[in-house]
This record gives sequence, C-alpha cells and structure tokens, in this order.
Amino acid sequence: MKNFELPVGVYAITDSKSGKNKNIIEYSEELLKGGAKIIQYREKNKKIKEILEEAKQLRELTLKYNAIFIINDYLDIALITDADGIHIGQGDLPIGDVRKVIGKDKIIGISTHSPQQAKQAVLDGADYIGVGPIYYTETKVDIGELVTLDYLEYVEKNIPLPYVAIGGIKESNIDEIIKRGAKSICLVSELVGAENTLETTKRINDKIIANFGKN
Ligand code: 3NM
Repeated sequence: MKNFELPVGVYAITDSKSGKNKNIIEYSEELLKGGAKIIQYREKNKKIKEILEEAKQLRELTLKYNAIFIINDYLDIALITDADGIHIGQGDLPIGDVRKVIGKDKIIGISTHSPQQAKQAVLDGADYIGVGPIYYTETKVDIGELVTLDYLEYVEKNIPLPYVAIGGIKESNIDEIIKRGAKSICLVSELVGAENTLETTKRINDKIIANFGKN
C-alpha cells in the first residue's frame, strides 16, 4: 500500500491465552473503545472454521470503529474477510508472493528481529515492520533472542518504514519505548489480560498521543 502510516498509539493484538476467560469480541471492543486504531487478529491454536468466524466478527467490529484490521498469517482468511492487511513472520511466505495474492492496496507487515531483516523488509516492499521482542514475553512461543532497545534505536534511526515496537511492553516500561521515538506500540498481555481493558488501553493510548500527536 502506498504511503502507509501506522496510527499513532496502541497497536492491539488479540490473544486467547492472555484473554483467559474473556470473550475475544468483548475485549476487542474494549481495545477499540480505548482508542486502538489498528487491531491484529492472531490465533495460533483454534480450528480454521472458528478462526474464520472470529475474523468475520472482528472485521465488522473494526469497520464500526473505523480501525485497521490485520490478520496474522492466514492469507486465505485475510482475503475472505477483506481485511486491510496481513502480518507475517520470517518463516512465512515471501512478501513478494504474498503481495501477488493480496494486491497492492493492502497492507503487509512483517516481524523483524535484526537490522538485516529490517533492511530486507524494505527491499521486499513491506508496508511496516514489527520490532521485537524488546523485553521478555510469554505471549509468543519461540521468541528467540531479545532484540533489546538497541535494535529499536537502530530501526528508529535507519529504517524508512513505519514500525511497531513489541514484546514485553507494559505500562511500567513504556516510557523507555516512547523516549526512543516509537509512535506505534504493541502491548498484548498488558491490555488483553488487564482487569479493565478499556481504561488501560485509553490511558496508554492517550499517553502515546500526548507525546507525538495524532495522525
Ligand atoms: N510478536 P506481550 S513479541 C506477537 O517480537 C508477538 O515479533 C513478537 O506480547 C515479536 O505484549 C509478541 O504480551 C508477543 O509481551 C507480545
């Protein structure tokens, strides 16, 4: 997609593990009411038909709140639900091939964990990159090495793409991330697992916007 910008503020990702007994649609609505303007549906364990059903409901919800809807991994589900884009990992289909299927008007994001991967994402035509895991997290399995704040600083200074900082980010350490210039910040367990998802999302989203302004 041409000239894509990530919304300034919280980048929300769903997680059935962090949600415990919370209903995904209910907590997603809280994330959106709290101000998240982008939400990624990420589901690693459910059966494909259930994934499709949830994705369809989230598509409706994101349209209602005028938020960007991204699907993690599943190209077919992204196409069926007419999601705004797809987020892939380093081990997934190459960006060029994903682009052929999804088209030039959709968003492609890719997780990166090193300067080399970030530079490659630029060459391959990614619309944005994930930068993480910055801190330790149990939300993602097989996280590999922590990239630390050094990699965040590298991307901020050297990579001409929008990026989202991710991995172990909490309300208690977010100042370190904001200080380095990250305008799009993902907190999964901190928001999905919060006692009050709406209030926590709003507080954090407002803080990021207070630092950088809305886009
Ligand atoms: N991707 P939490 S870290 C989904 O580094 C995901 O690419 C990561 O969850 C990466 O905010 C991560 O609960 C999980 O730590 C982030």
